[in-house]
Amino acid sequence: MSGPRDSAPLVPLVLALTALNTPKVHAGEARQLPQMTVESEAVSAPEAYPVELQPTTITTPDTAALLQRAPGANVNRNGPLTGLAQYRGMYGDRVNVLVNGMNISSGGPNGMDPALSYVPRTQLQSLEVIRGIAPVSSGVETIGGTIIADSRRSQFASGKNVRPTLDLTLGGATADRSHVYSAFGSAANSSHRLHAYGSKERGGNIEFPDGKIRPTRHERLNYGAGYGFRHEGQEISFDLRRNRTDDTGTPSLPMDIVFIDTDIYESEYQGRFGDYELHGKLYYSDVDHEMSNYDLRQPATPAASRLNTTKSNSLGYRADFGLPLGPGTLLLGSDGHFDSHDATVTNPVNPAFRVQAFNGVDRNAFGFFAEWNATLANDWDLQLGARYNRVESSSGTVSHFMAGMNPMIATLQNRFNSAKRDNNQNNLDLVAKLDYHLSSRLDLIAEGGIKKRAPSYQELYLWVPLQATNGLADGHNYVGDLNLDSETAYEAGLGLDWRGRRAYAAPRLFYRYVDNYIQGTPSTDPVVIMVSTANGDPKPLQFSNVDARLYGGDMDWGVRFGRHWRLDGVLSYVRGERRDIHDDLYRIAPLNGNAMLSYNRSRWWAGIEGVGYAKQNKVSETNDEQKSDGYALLNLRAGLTLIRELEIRLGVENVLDKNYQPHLSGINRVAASDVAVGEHVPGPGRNYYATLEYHYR
Ligand SMILES: [Cu+2]
Repeated sequence: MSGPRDSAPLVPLVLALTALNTPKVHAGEARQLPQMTVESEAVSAPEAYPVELQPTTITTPDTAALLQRAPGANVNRNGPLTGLAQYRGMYGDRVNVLVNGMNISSGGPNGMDPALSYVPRTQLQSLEVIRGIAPVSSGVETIGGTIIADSRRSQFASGKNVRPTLDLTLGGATADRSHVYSAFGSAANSSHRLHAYGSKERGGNIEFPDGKIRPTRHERLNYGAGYGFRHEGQEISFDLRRNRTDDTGTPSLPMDIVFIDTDIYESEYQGRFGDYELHGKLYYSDVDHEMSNYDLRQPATPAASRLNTTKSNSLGYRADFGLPLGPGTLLLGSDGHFDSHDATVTNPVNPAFRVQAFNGVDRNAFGFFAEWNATLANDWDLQLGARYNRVESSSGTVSHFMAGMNPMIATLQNRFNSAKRDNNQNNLDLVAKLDYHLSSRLDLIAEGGIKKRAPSYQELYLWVPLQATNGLADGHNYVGDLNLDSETAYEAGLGLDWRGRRAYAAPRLFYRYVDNYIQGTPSTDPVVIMVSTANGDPKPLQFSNVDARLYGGDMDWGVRFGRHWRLDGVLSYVRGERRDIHDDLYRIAPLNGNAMLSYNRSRWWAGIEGVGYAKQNKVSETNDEQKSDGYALLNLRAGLTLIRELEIRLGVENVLDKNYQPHLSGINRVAASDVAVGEHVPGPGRNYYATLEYHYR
């Protein structure tokens, strides 16, 4: 399992070095208990918690599912490939998810392809959740934290001779009758490295004890190649990745994925000159996407058929410069991403039907930051960071085919088209983190910060009542507000890191006080209400600035006994409330935890895992959110190295075939399913899986 805390990659290092030369934790390594020694360059900074990959299975295609294994993190699931990251009660655009150091803009307005969906589980090298307040250097907008996923890449070898590697993976699972196969090959010497990879995944509708959840099939092809060149402390690399997702269900959303075609291009430079370090990154992503309500499900009537054709692209950059300053290192940098979005709804049985949900939308977010990480005497580590962000949003004019006939729609359209649609935000983030070494085995961590997030394009520019909400999936139609302000979170956290000889525990407490939190509130606009009522929802919500607070605690812990036994676990709790009215926040993870007892030998390991979720009765009245029951699950997992190159992994998930409904899984919208419309989408029933891995080194 990953050896997180011993190598505890310091956040600034993780970010500055990125995938190029950060030593990556290998999935096959046995997790070591944390040690208190920090690496040479270490200025203690908030740690990135690496999710242990060894006990997980590549037959769960969605990388975001792994977040449930990190303290404070979770996933809002709308489909088998559609998992939106949640951290400490914030999700969607609030959480900064970096894939190979990039912000990848989702291709459609309902977040069907969250960033983590672009690194299939078979290609994942590491997944890390930064605990607590994200450093300002970790991304442009980080109000809800930072999650870092890196895909597998070639590594430089030593010497002039070219060393090839090959990994082949094959897997299958029963709950969705899925299979996956993937390949990763590389060739490298000390100055060149080259790699190519591809994976193909396919699965049917997921079975649960009462039948099948429709539609939850998935199909994805993901492939790419990369090259890196290193010379005298400098390195440059290029990568490109293609993703082809075909018919894939999202039963909590009004439509399913017809296809998602995405190309991602990246280039990166890293140079070290004495004590100075220079790093730059430039990347571009382009998404073509279609979703419909008639390919994988039946619309109520043929006239209700809808196809949403969307396009999105994004250009991103990052440049940073690290230099020694006093007893620490100063990191200066600038980063940004320039995104554009279009979405047009049509109806295949009515050629006249055409609604521009989003047209010519641009959102340009860029910023400048300074972060100082220092060791003050032996007992104190300090991080101070400041960032200025500018977020400029704009939209073109829109049109609706009914505007000529329906005066209500004409009113909405003309109002939007004649309004000033630019929304510019100037935001300042501040972060201070202190790590006090109470003893060689115990650290006290205190942190405080102010973080801002500018409104998303859906929150600003959704002009006609629709369910285009970046995956909120509460069943309500929404409209935006052109005059939204940025959210401001004031956050404080306190924690301990204890690393005993045979045990460890790292509890954290946090409190987030949010002004101008953006949340749907019942629309009072009679035109919006009338148009929305005709479109199925008499209670449309409008994105508004309200006041909120989120607080809670989370921890990871573990014990080792004997030479081979270990028990490791994670516990998370968060509470989200409105401050302006008496209500709770929507889709917040209930109290949850998991623990795994494992027996580890050199050639094989086996584990028994328990997962528990409490009921969630703190739900949002505003969003008409349903309460949910608690549940507990039992999983069995094992791995065996047959010969040196060949590894097999087996497991049974949900051994007791429990019928359970994760609170974060959303509400079923599909009639022709064994799940009733309006019920929480259940989790998979008993699932057997097996994978075979071949490694040539
Ligand atoms: Cu979509």
